[in-house]
Amino acid sequence: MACHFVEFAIADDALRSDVLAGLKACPKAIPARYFYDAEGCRLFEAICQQPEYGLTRAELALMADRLPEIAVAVGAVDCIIEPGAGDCTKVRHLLGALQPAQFVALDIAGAALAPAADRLGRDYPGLTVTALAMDFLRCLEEARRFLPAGRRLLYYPGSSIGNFSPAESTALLGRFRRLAGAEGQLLIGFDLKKDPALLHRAYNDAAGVTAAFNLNLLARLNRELLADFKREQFRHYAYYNPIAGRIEMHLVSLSAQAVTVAGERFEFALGETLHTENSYKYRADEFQALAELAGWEFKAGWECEGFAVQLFA
Ligand code: AVI
Repeated sequence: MACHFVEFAIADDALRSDVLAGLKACPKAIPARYFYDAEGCRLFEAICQQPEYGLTRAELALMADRLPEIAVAVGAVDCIIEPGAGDCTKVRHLLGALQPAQFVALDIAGAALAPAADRLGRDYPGLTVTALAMDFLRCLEEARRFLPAGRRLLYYPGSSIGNFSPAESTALLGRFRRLAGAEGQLLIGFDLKKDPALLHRAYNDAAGVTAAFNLNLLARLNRELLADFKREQFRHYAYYNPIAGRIEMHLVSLSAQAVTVAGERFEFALGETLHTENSYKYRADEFQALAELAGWEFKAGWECEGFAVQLFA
């Protein structure tokens, strides 16, 4: 087995500068990627187990049931690249079916990525694994020098694309297009538009796990930016906005209050919101059009229980 691990410098002041800029904006907002400290990752795993949140189960079922068809549509590939690979579990079925010589995993959380890449290298003898600990949103292009020439498949599962606005998604898909190269393909998962009541329940689970995930952001800011948010003074508020085609998650202030973050003071009015996440939902044709705007050509698509996977070249 061959497994290489490369750690890129990750700007330590990104959290501070993004959060301060977000708190100065109107309405106040914090990028959703800051949910994922260790506790946020644990809570996200727990969300995926909630009966109301069918997204992950639907994607797993789709990838299991349609894998033979997907493998035929993709054809031979030399290298699979997964931005945001996390614990590298989702790619396993594809590695088995497509048998590429190389897998390149990108993730900001190097501490979790390194052992996961190592396990993969042990479980798939003959596969060369390259794990790049990097903030791919900031420096995706730096991954290029680790990619072998030949047929590359960019794999972006989990509906992570839904957490970007359509304009940001087009820009990111364009960067994926350039990274994949002339013979490259993209296999991407996204959540489909569906009954708003189902979407509402998925982000307001009865056990309160999504609420805890949202509020955990405040605990992270208290710890890492010496902030003094009072968790009980904010309410998790998530709803489907059918005009924008997205779930919006907010933390709504339950009182007029002042909060100090990294030495700066911010006032919250009673009922004022801190917007923490968007999760866009698409119809299959809408997503296809978005990827085409980014330079991809649609090849095939599959759907299962409100979730879709599309293949582009
Ligand atoms: C990671 N992402 C696709 C999830 C979503 O559904 O947008 C994050 C999430 N937020 C609340 N629940 C799950």
